[in-house]
Amino acid sequence: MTKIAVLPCDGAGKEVVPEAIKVLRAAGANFEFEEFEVNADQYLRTGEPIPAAVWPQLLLADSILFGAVGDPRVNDAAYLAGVLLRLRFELDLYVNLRPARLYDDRLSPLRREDRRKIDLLIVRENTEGLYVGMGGRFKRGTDQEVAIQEDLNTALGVSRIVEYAFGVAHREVVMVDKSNAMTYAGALWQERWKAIAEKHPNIKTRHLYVDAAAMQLVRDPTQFEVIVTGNLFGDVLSDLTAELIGGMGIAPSANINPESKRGLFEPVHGTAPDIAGRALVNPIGAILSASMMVRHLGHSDMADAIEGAVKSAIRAGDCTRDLGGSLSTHEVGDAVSKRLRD
Ligand code: GGG
Repeated sequence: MTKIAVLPCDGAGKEVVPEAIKVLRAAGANFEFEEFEVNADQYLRTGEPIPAAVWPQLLLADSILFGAVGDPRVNDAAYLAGVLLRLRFELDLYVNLRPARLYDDRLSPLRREDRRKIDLLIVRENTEGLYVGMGGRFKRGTDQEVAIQEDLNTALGVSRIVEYAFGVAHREVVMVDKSNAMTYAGALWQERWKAIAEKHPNIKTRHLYVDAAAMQLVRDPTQFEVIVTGNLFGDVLSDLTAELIGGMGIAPSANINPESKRGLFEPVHGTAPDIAGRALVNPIGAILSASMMVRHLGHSDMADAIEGAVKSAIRAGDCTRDLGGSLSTHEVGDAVSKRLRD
């Protein structure tokens, strides 16, 4: 039986992951779910972001269903790095997929009707860039302090993410970088992108600097199908694209390795400490992440059914306050599940 390791982690994650599992069950997923205690309480107690006994269990799972990690009581970056970044790096989940699909026109902050049919995919490099934690602080705490954060880009890392983007695109891949200012890394991205584009003559391609990409995403997001970019730019642009389709509560993501088939699926949002624990958080991002998980596991019909149920619930106004509804977190899970059962 397919084994799913469940890591709700902290805050909003604890509320949205049970709703995602509820919806998976309603969709007929016959999976074995096993939840592990990876959270701030555990970290503050033991100092271990992921307990040593839990790590091998995560390696045995077919997929990981993840909530959100972070806690106002924990102010060292080692916790986030020791949970989410460790999973992405050590499982080599080098593809981070962040789709942005508009389920109902009313959710877009953009005014013109013709700008509202948004359906794009950000393919973010997930294991390199500025997130690898290389660098350091010299003369710390003094007026002469120097802080260095290295931006790591490898030929393998850039090539495989650009190849992946061309593999999933039907029409066009837009490569986004900042090669006019970040010249060394930018040159590598430019060279690899041009070489890989030549192997895919049926897919159009163009390049945008990240500042121009941010502007174009707001001006007309419907022009984009697939955007491929590095770790930092993908993180930033995908918050922007989430806002174009209804906000952080609705945005899903997949962290995958296409070769090993490993995957970790999580809403783009964080722990939302300002609203967590009051049944206000939107579970749609987590539910759509679960739908990406079942698609990755080969159950496309189930994924389509979940996405259809989400769209129907949103259009009927069966949603949380951030989307203009009045339902609680679990009532949204119920509304989506009911549509799958009916
Ligand atoms: N599901 C995304 C996630 O967990 N991101 C980590 C993060 O941004 N944590 C900071 C926070 O939740 O405040």
